[in-house]
Amino acid sequence: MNLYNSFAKAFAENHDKTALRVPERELTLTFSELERLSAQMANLLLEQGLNAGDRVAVQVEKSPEALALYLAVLRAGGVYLPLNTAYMPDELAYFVGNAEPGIVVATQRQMPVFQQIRHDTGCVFQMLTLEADGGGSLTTAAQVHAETFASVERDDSDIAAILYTSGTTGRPKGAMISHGNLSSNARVLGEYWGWQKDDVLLHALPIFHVHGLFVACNISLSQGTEMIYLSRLDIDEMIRQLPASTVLMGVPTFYTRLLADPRFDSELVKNMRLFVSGSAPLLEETFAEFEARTGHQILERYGMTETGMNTSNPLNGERLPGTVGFPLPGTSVRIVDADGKVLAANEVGSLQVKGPNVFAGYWRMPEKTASEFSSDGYFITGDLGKIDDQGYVSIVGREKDLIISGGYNIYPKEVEMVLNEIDGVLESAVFAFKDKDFGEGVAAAIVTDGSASVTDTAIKGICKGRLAGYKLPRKIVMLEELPRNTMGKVQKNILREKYGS
Ligand code: MLC
Ligand code: AMP
Repeated sequence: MNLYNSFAKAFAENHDKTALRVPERELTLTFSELERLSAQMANLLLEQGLNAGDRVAVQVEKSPEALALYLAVLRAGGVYLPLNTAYMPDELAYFVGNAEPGIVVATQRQMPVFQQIRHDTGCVFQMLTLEADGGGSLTTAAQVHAETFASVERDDSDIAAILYTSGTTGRPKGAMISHGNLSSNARVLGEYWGWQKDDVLLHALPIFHVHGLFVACNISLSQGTEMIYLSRLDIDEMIRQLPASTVLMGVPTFYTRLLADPRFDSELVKNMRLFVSGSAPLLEETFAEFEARTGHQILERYGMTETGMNTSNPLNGERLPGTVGFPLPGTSVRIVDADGKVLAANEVGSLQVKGPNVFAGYWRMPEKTASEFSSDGYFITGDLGKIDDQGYVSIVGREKDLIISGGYNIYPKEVEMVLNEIDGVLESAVFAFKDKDFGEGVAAAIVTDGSASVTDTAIKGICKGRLAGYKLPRKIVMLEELPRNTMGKVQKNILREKYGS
């Protein structure tokens, strides 16, 4: 069924309860207000010509209205396509050209960019604006519409969202995520993490990726519980709000930044029930320092855009640092060797998953989809893992060439393509360096033709206009040649060893 209907049930039971508290705007929204706002927006989307299955691309700041828009797209039977606000025009042009949305919602500032994209790609779409303060043509036009809306019927297998994830070829792929993927994952996680009626989730993640939207919001919405909704990670605001919260979800940078603040102590979090970490590896030292400071063990879980959440440490059993816990109920995880043979406990191999959480495939890329599934239907995650005798899964590395910085994924190939186009750059190799704040940072080894104009600053300047800020190389090393093995393949492990700390 339509994912929204599983939220609607909880909304009906919690009508006058606060759904969102937004301290920055001194605003609260009840579940019935959220329902009415999203109904008005859904009516507007239909008026704008949206048909079931049409994509609605959204590049907006985090706001309650942005969440209502997500609900409106679900209700109207559209496909929600959230876009990171950091994406640059070239990146956006690719997503829009590939997804061909019927409607684009963005800030007024971005309108010229989308107008240009409409012109360049020939893609026909309506445009609406939404600002950080909730203003814009979307909310103004929605106001005149009816406050009720009967959700468009959708099956579990119908696509609810497309999220772009880059790939090792450098070209992003749109992961098609179904209503059934999202509703099953939200239900399982709510149960697994012992969600309670009076839980209050402190929400400081962005809502254009899986963690902030499909894990944090979907659980709270389907359980009818309150979110304290911050526009971004602001440690001062978090410290103000923690005493009123019971659950926090974050990437490891959230926890290292909190620990760096002397005000963060056990007294401040005495009302807290659960701290969840994911999207990137949590260092065992962070887990230990957090427990020593607060008495709480961070619960680490593991997921992906394509699969939602796969594994989690237990709520009540032992939370083993350095592991991502057990496969979630209904999800099967296995470790296989290069021939696809399932490996014994503690052996390291390729991690594969199967279950109702696993996506429907990549948008308009059937061959790519087929190549990322095993013959018996397991999704090949590209992560290297092992499972111990007790069933705890650990992620020990990656088969895919990927950097995770502060929970954002950067595929080196995408950055290398931009670097290699710069005049005077002969070749480049992008790799991770260790970063205290973000876990990993983006480094680039560059071979030039010797021109004096190809400086560190010039390269960074060119990349800045073409790549989202978090993808920019922050460390550049100029080399005479790249280290290669006998097959001619660049040895990034050598680059990481020499320049990665
Ligand atoms: C921001 N910057 C980053 C960065 N975030 N650089 C590298 N890595 C990052 N993650 C850069 C900006 O470009 C900018 O550069 C400068 O830092 C300040 O930007 P900011 O926006 O003020 O930064 P800040 O608010 O401190 O953000 C850091 C952060 C944020 C860690 C809070 O990145 C964040 O919210 N990360 C969470 C990402 C997330 O939700 N991941 C889940 C994906 S889903 P300059 O040069 O302009 O100063 C997924 C599946 C799963 O992976 O399992 O969950
Ligand atoms: P994304 O494609 O943005 O959804 O990122 C998914 C990737 O993030 C996974 O394939 C893992 O490599 C990584 N990841 C997510 N959670 C964890 C975790 N708890 N520990 C280690 N890696 C993680």
